[in-house]
Amino acid sequence: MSYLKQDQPEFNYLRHLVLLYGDAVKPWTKEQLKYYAAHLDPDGHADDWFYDSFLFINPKSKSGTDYVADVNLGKSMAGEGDFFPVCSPTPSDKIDWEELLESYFGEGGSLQTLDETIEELSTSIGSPQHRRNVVLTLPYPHITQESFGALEAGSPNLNFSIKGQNISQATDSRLKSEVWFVEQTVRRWKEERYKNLNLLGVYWIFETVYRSWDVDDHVLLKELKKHVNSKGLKFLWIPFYATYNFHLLESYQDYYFDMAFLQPNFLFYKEGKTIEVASAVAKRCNAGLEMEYYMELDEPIAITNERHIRFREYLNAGLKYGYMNESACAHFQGVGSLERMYSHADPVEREFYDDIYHFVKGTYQIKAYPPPPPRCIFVPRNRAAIAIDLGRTNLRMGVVDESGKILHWKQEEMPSDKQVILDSVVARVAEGLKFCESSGYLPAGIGVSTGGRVNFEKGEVVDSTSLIPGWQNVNIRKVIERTTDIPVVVDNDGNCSAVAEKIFGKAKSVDNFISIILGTGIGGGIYVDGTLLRGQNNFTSEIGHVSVDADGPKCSCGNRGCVELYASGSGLVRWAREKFPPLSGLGARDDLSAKAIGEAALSGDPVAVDLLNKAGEKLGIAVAGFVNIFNPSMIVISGSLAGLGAPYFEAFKRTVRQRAIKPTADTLLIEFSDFNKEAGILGAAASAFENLMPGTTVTIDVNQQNQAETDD
Ligand code: BMX
Ligand code: ZN
Repeated sequence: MSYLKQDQPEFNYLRHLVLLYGDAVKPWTKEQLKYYAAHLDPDGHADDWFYDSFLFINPKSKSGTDYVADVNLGKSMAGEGDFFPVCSPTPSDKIDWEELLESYFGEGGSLQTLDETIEELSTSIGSPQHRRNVVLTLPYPHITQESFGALEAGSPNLNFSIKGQNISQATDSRLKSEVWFVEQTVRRWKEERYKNLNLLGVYWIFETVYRSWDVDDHVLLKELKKHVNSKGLKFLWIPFYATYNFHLLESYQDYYFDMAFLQPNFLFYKEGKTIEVASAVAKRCNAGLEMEYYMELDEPIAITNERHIRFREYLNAGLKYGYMNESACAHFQGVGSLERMYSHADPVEREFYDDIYHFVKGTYQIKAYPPPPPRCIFVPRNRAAIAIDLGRTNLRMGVVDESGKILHWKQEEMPSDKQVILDSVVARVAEGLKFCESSGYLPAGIGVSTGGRVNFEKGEVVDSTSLIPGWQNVNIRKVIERTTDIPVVVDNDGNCSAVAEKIFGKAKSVDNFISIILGTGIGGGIYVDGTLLRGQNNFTSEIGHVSVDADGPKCSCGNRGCVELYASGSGLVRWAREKFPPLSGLGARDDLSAKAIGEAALSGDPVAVDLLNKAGEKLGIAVAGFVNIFNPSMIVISGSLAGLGAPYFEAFKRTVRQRAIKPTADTLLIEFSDFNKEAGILGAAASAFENLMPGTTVTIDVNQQNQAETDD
């Protein structure tokens, strides 16, 4: 049990045989052959001999007819399916075979060029110890060739097919053509007298031995081998990796070939092949092994780690399983690979050239494998939510990433007609999707934040105060879902604000808190024990509609004296006009707004200060009730009124602390949200992340460039 040994006098000391695929149209040049014949130092000077044996393979004639047969490997690509020669529809004929002989032996042909290359190299590195071996490919006699031509004048035109004859006659014709080619080879070889070359033998290009109803290569080869040997030549074969070929290898020298090199095929196929098995089979069958360098012929080895690892394994396994120094090896290297490695700008590729050289010389040392590639390369696209915020004043759209960063932002005035709002929502969603597409984000959900009582299950606004006329029974989700497959969630703006605080904001690590959104109205959301309070119908946390004055004016919700009538943006203006005009000119202003009241207070207007004190107090009264009920550890205030300043908020905080039950109030934190104008967008986005993409881990970027400005 041993490999086909290297350095056998019988095979003229063949050690490593390189396969040189050529082209009848562009013959090999000395410039190209020198990379294989000699090792070149980094300056391009030959410093040692390289391959000792050369196998020339020309697949096609100048006119494009085929000398070689492909193998159909079946769908398994592991030789387990049917495999058979894929006979060419354009088979070569005798004229083409003469052309092939000419490409070997003619002026400027492969042999002359190689001989001269060796000659020239000898002047700098001395003559090689043995003549360089050459092996020439026999063209395959395709069974599609019905009119090969006559071998001699007057002899019959050969037919390789079974048309009009039986299979023995077809095989006999094919054999005759091969014998003729071998004889021509020997004749021409003798004529040329190459100084540095030894014609070791001929090569059977088909990678298995096949027999069927119309082809019998077994009989052909058994006869052909005798003939090849009678001319003093060896018959070579390089079968592909398949159990059927393993079986043939067991007795290849008795019947078919003198030298065989098993292909591991480890570089080409991801599964089923190992160099360990291939080398064990080769060893058991007295065969050599084929080295295989390239997967795609024109791509560098290190282009992927996997290919690099596999290539390295051929080299390392040469030491592990002994074939580097014990076995004759054939080297498949694609077309021009060594030249490309040598000249490659990447030093990693250049190193392969030296590795192969050392391998051929038997001096290669095991090298580390590059790090293994990940088993599955998964490059997640960053996810984003498309957020729609429907406020009384503005309709906003934002594209928000998982850290709460607003990537894209659009604001328009809130239309007053229900249909126009819905059309705008659809248009903004489309814009958001387009943004995601162009920026590479994965749009994972659409969140809509709106005032009003929202049927969370259905995505429908059931009822609302005076956001817009008719803002009831509006199924926003359905409207959006007609235009996209991305999931949609719709929730009350107060609830959304609480979710935003929980996943992006101040309440990230707080389980019990109340989020209060102070805008045109007053909304809120409440977390109890880490869960957003939704109640029976998701109509919870309508903080603005808690009455703080039994005899107060009627609210649009139907109640009287709701805190929103005093302490919200609209409430401040309303109350200023109702109660405060006699004291100042404030209430008379047409353009009166919460912002104007706040500014007046800041500039010391006592009426404005008084109004804000009283408003803050009213809100405090309402919120103290909530604090008593829910025992939150934090209140977070957001919305356009969050910038109103001390007169409002000092009164608010004081009232909450005074009126809430003491131990509860003592542990309560009152905080302002980090979000201003963007609170609604972040709320809608947070709701999408929380409800449509659970499990998202979110880290907030505190330096986010979200816009900060106070208005509704
Ligand atoms: C109103 C009510 C709440 C809402 C709050 C804040 C409607 C349309 N709105 O009290 O649902 O949470 O206003 O809304 O019924 P904003 O638009 O003033 O921020
Ligand atoms: Zn109300």
